[in-house]
Amino acid sequence: EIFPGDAKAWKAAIAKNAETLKKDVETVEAQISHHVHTTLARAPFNVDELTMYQAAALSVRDRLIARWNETQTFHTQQRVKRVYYLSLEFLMGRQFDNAMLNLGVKKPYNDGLKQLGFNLEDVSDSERDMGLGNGGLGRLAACYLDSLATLDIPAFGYTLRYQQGIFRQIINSNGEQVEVPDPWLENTNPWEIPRLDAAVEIRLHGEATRGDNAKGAGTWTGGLEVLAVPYDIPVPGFGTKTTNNIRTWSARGKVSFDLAKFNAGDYEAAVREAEEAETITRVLYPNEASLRHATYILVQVELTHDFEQNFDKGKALRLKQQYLWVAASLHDICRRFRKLREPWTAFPDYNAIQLNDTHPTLAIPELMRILVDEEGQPWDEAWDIVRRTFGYTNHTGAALMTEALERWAVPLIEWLLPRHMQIIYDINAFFLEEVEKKFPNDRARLARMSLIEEGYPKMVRMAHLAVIGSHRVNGVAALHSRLVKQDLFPDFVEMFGQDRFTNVTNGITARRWLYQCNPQLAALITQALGTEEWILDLDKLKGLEKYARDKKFQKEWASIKQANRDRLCEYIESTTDVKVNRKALIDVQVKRIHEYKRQSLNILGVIFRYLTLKKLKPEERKRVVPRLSVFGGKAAPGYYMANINAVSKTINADKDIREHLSVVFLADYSVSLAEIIIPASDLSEHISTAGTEASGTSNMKFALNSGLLIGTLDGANIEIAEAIGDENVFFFGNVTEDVPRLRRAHQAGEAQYPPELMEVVDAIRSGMFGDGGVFEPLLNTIFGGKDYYLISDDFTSYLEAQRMVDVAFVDQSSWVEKTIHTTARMGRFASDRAVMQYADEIWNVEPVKIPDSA
Ligand code: B1H
Repeated sequence: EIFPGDAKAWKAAIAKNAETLKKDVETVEAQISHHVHTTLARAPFNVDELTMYQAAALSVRDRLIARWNETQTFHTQQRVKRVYYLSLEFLMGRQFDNAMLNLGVKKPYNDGLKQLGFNLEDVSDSERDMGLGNGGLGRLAACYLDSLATLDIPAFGYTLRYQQGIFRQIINSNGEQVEVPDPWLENTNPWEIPRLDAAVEIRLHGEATRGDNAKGAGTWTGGLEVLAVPYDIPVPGFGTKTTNNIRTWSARGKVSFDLAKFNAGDYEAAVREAEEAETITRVLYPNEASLRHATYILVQVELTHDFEQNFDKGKALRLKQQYLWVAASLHDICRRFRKLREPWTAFPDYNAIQLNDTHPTLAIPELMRILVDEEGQPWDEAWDIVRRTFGYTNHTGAALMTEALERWAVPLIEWLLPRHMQIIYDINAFFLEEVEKKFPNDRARLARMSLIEEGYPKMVRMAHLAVIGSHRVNGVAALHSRLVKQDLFPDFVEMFGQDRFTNVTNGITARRWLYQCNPQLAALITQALGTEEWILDLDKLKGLEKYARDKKFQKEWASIKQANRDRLCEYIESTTDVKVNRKALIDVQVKRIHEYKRQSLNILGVIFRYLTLKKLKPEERKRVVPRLSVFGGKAAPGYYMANINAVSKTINADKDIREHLSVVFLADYSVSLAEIIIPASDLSEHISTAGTEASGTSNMKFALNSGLLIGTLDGANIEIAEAIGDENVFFFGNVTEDVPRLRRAHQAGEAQYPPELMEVVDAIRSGMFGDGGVFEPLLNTIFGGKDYYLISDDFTSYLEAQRMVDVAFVDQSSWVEKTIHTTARMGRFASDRAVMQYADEIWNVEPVKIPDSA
């Protein structure tokens, strides 16, 4: 180790400072008051919960940074291979509680805050969610980082530091969604560390040359340079010193250096250019559709730079996001690699880069550009390095829908990234040569497999680029991975062989999704198993099986569910005007609102239940299981879903029914709201049309928290049922193989509509739920001659499955037994298992334990 100055003095100072990291209550209090006094410059009489949160969070951050430094230093010294997880989304939620638990300091913080006059839970509630993601894909990335750190695997997450994360959802008086900006950085973010010194210059636009031939070094000059500034967020493992990193990039203009413009007096233009650069990381895109229409309200940007072609501004901005992120991240990775002084052919021995969907696929031509143009590597060697470095995870559901894959217009790429477009063309030319060699005279095949889709304009197929530039392609559940091979990339399977394509079923971290969000259940499990080992080895939950029929254990288990139900009911009553029956079966559907996820099937089922209850006499109603239907989720901006709220308005206002059925839509579903909802659920709905949900991950969270599932044979539902026993899952509906035939029947006008569905439609049309107009778009998707998502085909069996739920719930002892079996058998859905599978089968990386002395 080299210290500037006196090594002895340094070591003494470091040792002294280590005392501030001790875990006793007095040290914790001292550290909190230190941050209140100095960092936040507050006097104790002037301290509120937000200030206490910030001070406590900063003191936890100090502990994280100490470990982060040790980890990074050790990894560098040991020249370890690292995993780089490139994801445009990390849906982290809140950090404070999670960090305390992973560090094992929650108790002293609880006690210390109490002595200082504050309640830990109230203080924690001041934290804003880090909403840098849309849904499952982003939350998966967050779970994987928790597991990577916990398993001591050296890893970085790379993403963008959006100033606005996923929008905040408000429901207006018409029951419609209103999107409001999410100013999550407003109170500053105590979890991030700015690294202003490590900014990277990123070129956009400009001129490119190819050099002497396609395989030679090219050049890229001119255009516009913007800065990518890193902000680091430490990610602690549970019960280990390893603290990994998420590096988030923030775009900045280079205005202060732009002397030419400044001297010419064009101050305004220079400032505008800088603002334009900063726009790149202003907002997280909330969905695909907002790319297509560029109407997203927060994106108000004039693209001034050489902007002659009439591109869609929203799309151009998204491409800029992808490139800035990928280029800055690769620059970082290559800088780290150069310090090793190894030949470039050794690059894959030190770096495994995982592409979370196709969003970072530009990393492939960017690494080619660095290797060939900047490092003088021969093309073929560079291509070999690239392929050995990358892995690609596909998350596309919607069976048979290659249209769902990401494509970028060739003129747009040429305009923004001229050298990359050349490189993509060259990769394509050499690739098609290979295809031609293996399958001579098959022009249709060449057209299907090409990176370029012919048309006006030509489009680059990012998924094809991701497949040919990676050594492994994986889907996210067994069924999905089969469909990826069969429907999405069959030509590539023929070309490269089966082994290039594999499955890694998604997983969730039990630290957040049981230990943190359901502390009472976690404590009961620990007590029953006599150890906390299950937190690190989820298969240990199997040990609960032997208590499944134990009456005393069942009672404790059930009383925890009731406490969690009560907590959710209190939340509902404090945020809506709905009064709920605390004994009701809580039936939940929370996830992004999408046609394929079929919230509509659920709400039509709720209406059917209402109509059925209305027909019963009051004493007959008392024999029916009371229900509370909970919905939550954000829709694409502009997509209306007022019908759920219209139904809930009528049902909740019906005095005769209120005790037996109520319906609530909880606004602004988020990670922290999920932490309240999931532990309270008796039943949750995972009811996508078969073959459309790639995996789903909330299904795993609900089951782990002792909730039963109602679902279709789709995504990970199938494997969950295999693990927990299909007697414990309420399955219904058509299977993937039947979907094309049923869709054809609808198109041919030969489909049958079940009478139960017609009864529901009649009720809607009678005005029972207010103006039937809000239902017309929904009814049109079902009766307009398509019913693409097969609502009518699955409706009867869905109702039947719901009847089975009622029957099962009446026998409480057997219901509770099912829920114990469910939790006990969820071990294989740990993200630890998934990450170990990636480590062994795709990344070829090993755990590295940080020694105590480090
Ligand atoms: C999933 C996405 C996604 N699949 C494009 N695809 C996006 C695609 O902003 N975009 O452009 C954002 C997200 N997200 C989800 O991934 C699947 O639908 C789930 O079934 C799956 O569980 C999850 C994690 O694998």
